[in-house]
Order: sequence, then structure tokens, then C-alpha cells
Amino acid sequence: MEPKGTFLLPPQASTIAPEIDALYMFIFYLSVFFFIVITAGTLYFAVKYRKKEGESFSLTSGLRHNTKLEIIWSVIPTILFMIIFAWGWKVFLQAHAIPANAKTIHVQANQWAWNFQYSTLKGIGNSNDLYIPVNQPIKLSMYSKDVIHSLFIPDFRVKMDALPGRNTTLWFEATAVGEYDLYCTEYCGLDHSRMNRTVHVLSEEDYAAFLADVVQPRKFDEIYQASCRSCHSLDGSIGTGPTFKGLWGRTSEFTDGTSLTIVGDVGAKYIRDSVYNPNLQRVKGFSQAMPTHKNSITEEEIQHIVDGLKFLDQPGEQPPSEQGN
Ligand code: HEC
Ligand SMILES: [Cu+2]
Repeated sequence: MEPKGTFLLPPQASTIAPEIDALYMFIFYLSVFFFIVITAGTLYFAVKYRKKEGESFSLTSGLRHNTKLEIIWSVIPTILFMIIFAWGWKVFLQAHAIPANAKTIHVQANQWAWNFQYSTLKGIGNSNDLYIPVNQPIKLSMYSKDVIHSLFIPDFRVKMDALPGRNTTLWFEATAVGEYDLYCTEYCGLDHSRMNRTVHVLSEEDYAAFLADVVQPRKFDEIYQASCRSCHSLDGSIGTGPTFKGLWGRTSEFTDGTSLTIVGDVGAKYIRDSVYNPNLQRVKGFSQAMPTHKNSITEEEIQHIVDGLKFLDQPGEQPPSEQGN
């Protein structure tokens, strides 16, 4: 159930919200208390010591100093301030120390949109609203492409600027499934108001479904940059491993004396084996073995790799899987 707000404050929908509200309400009621004491005192004394009918003008007494009174009005506020400081420090640390198990979502702000980026083993997904699982610490790692923006989720009681040229972070844990407002709270130009979006807090299952929906398998180029580039070149130079240039159609010779021409289904299967079981057949002349990528490359991505390698040497041609979307 979505939590309800109070007269003074919006709903508390994160773990930090009650902590921040308790401190806020302490300061608020303390201020109300002193407001009443001071205002009532002012009125009382104004009436009591007013110039009465028929009274002649007289000076107030020469009293200048009251040590007891001065100690009281110095010590009591000091104690109250120190309580607020210590309490504030404790909540500040809680709000800023990011739990080790927090899931990271990358946030890019620009005029005038939020872009939330979810990376999983299967690839990367994007959305303009924020989608998060309930009861899970979430870390937002933010930057801005242009001006200063600021991400504010009132119901979570969190706010942080997104800055150009610097990475900022923010964390929270949502406590109830539901939809919550998200604002850009730094005036950032003409369409600033278009940066008002929604946080969708989902159950674990719904979040998994969301990810499955939004995350696209990585394309050849992304996979190559992330996982293959350190050992395989595209320009024909030999690195830790053989170059990818001209790989499709090439005949590889193996350490066991056999060889294979990388074409057709056999070629596709060979590439899949090279990624998953590189020790099955070792290419001759390379001292280092290729590590398996079983846990970081999906079957769908293998297809992209095969297509990518096939079309590598045909400039202008696009592998079928990279057309359209
Ligand atoms: C740490 C270095 C390293 C990384 C990273 C690496 N490889 Fe390799 N790869 C090698 C080496 C060394 C060989 C040759 C020896 C062998 O066959 O084990 C090789 C061989 C291959 C072959 C066979 C080439 C031929 O000429 O027959 C293919 C295909 C291949 N790798 C694909 C990939 C793909 C795709 C990736 C990225 C997902 C990748 N490799 C990442 C080191 C690497
Ligand atoms: Cu903005």
C-alpha cells in the first residue's frame, strides 16, 4: 500500500524518510515552542509595562546585568544546538553512506530529460522515468551533459545535483510499491518542467520483467569494446590473440595439427566455441590461452558477434541484427 502523507509532509516512502522527518519535526516543534514563549512574553511585558493613564514619564531602572539569566539563555540554546548538530550529523551520515549491496543506476541529465540507464549481464536498458525494485538499496550515479540539474524525490526525502564534468551519487531504499514524483529542482532553462517525471517502485518480479523488457542485447561494437578489444585488433595487427580482420573466411590452424575454415554454420559454431570453450581448439602460435566468456556473453550476443565478424570486412554493409532499431 502506498504510504499516506501528513498535514505538513508528503508520504514517507524510503528508509531514510522517517529519520529525516523526526529531526525536521523536532526542529519544527522546538521553533513553535520558542515562538510561543517569546511572542507571549513580548505581549505580556508590553501590556504590563505600558505607560498607564496619568503616569508621569520616568526612566527604567539602571539594571544592566544578570549573570544567572545570561548563563541560562546561553547554556540552554547551546545544548539544544548541540543536540540538533549531533542528530543531524547522524542522519547525514546515514543519508550519504551508500550500502555495499546497493544496485547502481546511471543517470544522465540534459536539457530537458532524464535518462536512467540499467546495466545487467544481458546488456543495457534506458528509460526516462525511474524504475526501481522495492526494499533494495539503489545508488544513482549522476552527471549532466550541459547545465546544472538536480534530482529530487520528495517522498524519499532525497535530493542531489547532477553536474557537468563531475559525478555525484545519491542512494535510497524505497519501502512501498507505488508511483512517486521525481523533479528536476534546479531551474535549467525553457523546458525545465519537462523534467518532472515519475519513480515507479516495483515488486521484485515486476522489476525483473521491466528489465527483461527494456534491456537490449549488446551489439557487436559494444561487446567488442568491452570484452574483446584488449586482445583482438580490427586492423590486422596481431595482439595477444589473432586479429578479427579477415577472420570470416580465414583458415585457422590449431596446435593439434588440424585446421578449420571459418565459414557457414561451422564457422558460427567455431566462434561460439571460441568464446565459451576456448580451450577446445587452440590457434597455433599464441602463447596465451583465451579466457572463457561463459558468464559475461549471452547466446543472443554470440549471434551479434558472429554477424559482426561476418560483416567486418564489408564496409557499408550492416549486419542484419543491427539494422532498424
Ligand atoms: C585475454 C585475451 C583475450 C580476450 C579478452 C579475448 N580473446 Fe579471443 N583469443 C585470444 C587468444 C590468445 C586466442 C588464440 C589462442 C586460442 O585459440 O586460444 C584467441 C582466439 C579467438 C578466436 C579464434 C581466432 C582464430 O583465428 O581462429 C576467436 C573467434 C575469438 N578469440 C573470439 C573472441 C571474442 C569474440 C572475444 C570477446 C568476447 C575474445 N575473443 C576475447 C585471447 C583473447
Ligand atoms: Cu533540469
